[in-house]
Amino acid sequence: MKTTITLNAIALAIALGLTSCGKQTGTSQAERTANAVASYVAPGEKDEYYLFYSGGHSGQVFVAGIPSLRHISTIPVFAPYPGTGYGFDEESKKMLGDFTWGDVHHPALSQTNSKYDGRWLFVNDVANNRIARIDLRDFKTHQILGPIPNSMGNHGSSFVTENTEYILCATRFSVPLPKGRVADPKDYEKEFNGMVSGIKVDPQTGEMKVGWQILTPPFDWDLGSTGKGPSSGWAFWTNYNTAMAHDVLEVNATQKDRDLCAVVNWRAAEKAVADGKAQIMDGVPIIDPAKVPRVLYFIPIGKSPHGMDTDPTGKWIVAGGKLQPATTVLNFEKVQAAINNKTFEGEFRGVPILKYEAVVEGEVPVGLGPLHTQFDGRGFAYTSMFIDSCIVKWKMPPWSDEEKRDLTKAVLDKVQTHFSTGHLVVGGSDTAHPYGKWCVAMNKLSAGRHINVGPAEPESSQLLDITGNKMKMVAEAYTEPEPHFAQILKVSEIQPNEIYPKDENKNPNAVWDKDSTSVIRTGNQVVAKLTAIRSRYTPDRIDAQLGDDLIVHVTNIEQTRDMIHGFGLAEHNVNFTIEPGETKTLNIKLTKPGVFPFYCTNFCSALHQEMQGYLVVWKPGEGPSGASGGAGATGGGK
Ligand code: K7E
Ligand code: CUA
Repeated sequence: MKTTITLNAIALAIALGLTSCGKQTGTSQAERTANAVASYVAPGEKDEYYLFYSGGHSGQVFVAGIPSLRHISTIPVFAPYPGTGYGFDEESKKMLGDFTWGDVHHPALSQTNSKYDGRWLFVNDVANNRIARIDLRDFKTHQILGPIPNSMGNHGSSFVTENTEYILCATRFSVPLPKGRVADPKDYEKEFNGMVSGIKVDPQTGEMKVGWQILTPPFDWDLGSTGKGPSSGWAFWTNYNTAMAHDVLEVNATQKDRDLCAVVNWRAAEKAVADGKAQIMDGVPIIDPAKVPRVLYFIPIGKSPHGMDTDPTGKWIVAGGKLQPATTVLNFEKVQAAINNKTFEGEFRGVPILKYEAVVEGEVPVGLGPLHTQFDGRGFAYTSMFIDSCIVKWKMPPWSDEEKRDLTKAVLDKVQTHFSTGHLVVGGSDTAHPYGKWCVAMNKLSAGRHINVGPAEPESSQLLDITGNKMKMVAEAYTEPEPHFAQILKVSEIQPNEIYPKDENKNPNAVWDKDSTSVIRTGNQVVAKLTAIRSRYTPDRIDAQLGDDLIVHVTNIEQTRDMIHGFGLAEHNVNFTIEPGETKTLNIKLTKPGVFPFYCTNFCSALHQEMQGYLVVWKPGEGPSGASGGAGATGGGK
């Protein structure tokens, strides 16, 4: 099959400007008006869908509405965020640990029976090998798991199985394992390894823990997806370094016409561990696929592939060729048959390689730089083209004989994007029930389509209406760095809390009335329990001695939506908000004498400005007796 092209040809094509889709979005007045109406959400009206998009190296998740594309909220995950005080109060500080950033790539909504169940959103951190769980009842990060042992570069992640049994992850980087072992990168092939991890999710609480891992050759695993229907219990990843290069990957990892993608039977992996077939490394049961058959298989896929997406039926698996101008469609029923009939074309380190011709349904010539594919549930696929800078719509199998002879006939439409689209998302594409209405293209370059904001240019997102035969681009918006993947959820499918109900606040340090508030000094520790309500803290004075540990628990006793108070402490690098019914805790060492105001940082009422108090840090030998022993001075609350 003569579909591969060389890197040089791509570079040449770009240089010659040959790669554009050639189709511009409409600019006639009638079209502009129609597009404006399609994406317009009038004042007082609401969007129909949530768009949860990853914030890349900002470490955050952004929430926008569809079709307006308006940014509505930021969910801090792997980086401190003064806007809510995430990373400043004790609980979130503990979750972040020693890290102050993460590289968020792929959000995944929890599923039940291959349908979004609206409970959790999981996201991965490539850099520090972590996974976080956001609870959709309050849109807050509730758990960060990791760094995951034996795992480096948690990029091929987070892929949720059809009932959220697991989040499956594969490593982008390989290193000597267990982590901490040192070997020369020159001995890469012998000493380095990659890993596929099964992160077990508690079905009731969503609590994650590392379940098991599968040791792999030192390939650089890339994107993947989980199976459903006929491919239930399976998962798939591409890889871009079958060559196992350890330097100058740009050249050394792109020599082969085909790379080996991974086909993983995660149910078999789970069973192998239960049957005692794993060895423990760094506390995790590890499966060696050379010794435990039927857990891992390889399939050759061209070339330096990137995305690998399972369609809503679970029968078709689509790989984006990146350096091959085609998407490869695998037929999972043929994959099963090849496994059962041992239709192998060889093996690599004891892992069978399925015969390509036996499992492929076809290569669809979509254009240059295909990365990711999404599905609308009506038999059509949408592929993002990084080099061609467009979205291509094409027809999924089954194909007619005529289409099979010439698969260019399966390519139905192209819309130019601006520019260099990475991921794209169609709502519900990774479930059995896509919404199939909107597609959002997440573009890596915006190249001055916006007002000039200096050299740090934003990323752009473009909204496509995919309900007709031809796609229609109707709106665009700009985002912080840097959306990779996103998830779309119908607004009507969840009902987040508007406040934290008082009777659900189980924080032992919560106080709800003036009489329960206190400032108590024991030894060198001062513990203050404060209430916050429009427009005062009770108490509004805290006395302590220099060198004391100060712990302040603030409870916002409001039960009214949107009545958020803040707690900022001057010259102590402290600020957080407390939402209605919430208790947050500050814990610092007092290293400076003086009088430091604390004040409400979140505008709450006409007397917001008056919502303030004082922390008095006395020098040794000074201060009221209350400050140096026994109960501390208090105030306010009258
Ligand atoms: Cu394509 Cu990290 Cu999903 Cu970015 S990866 S585009
Ligand atoms: Cu309370 Cu501003």
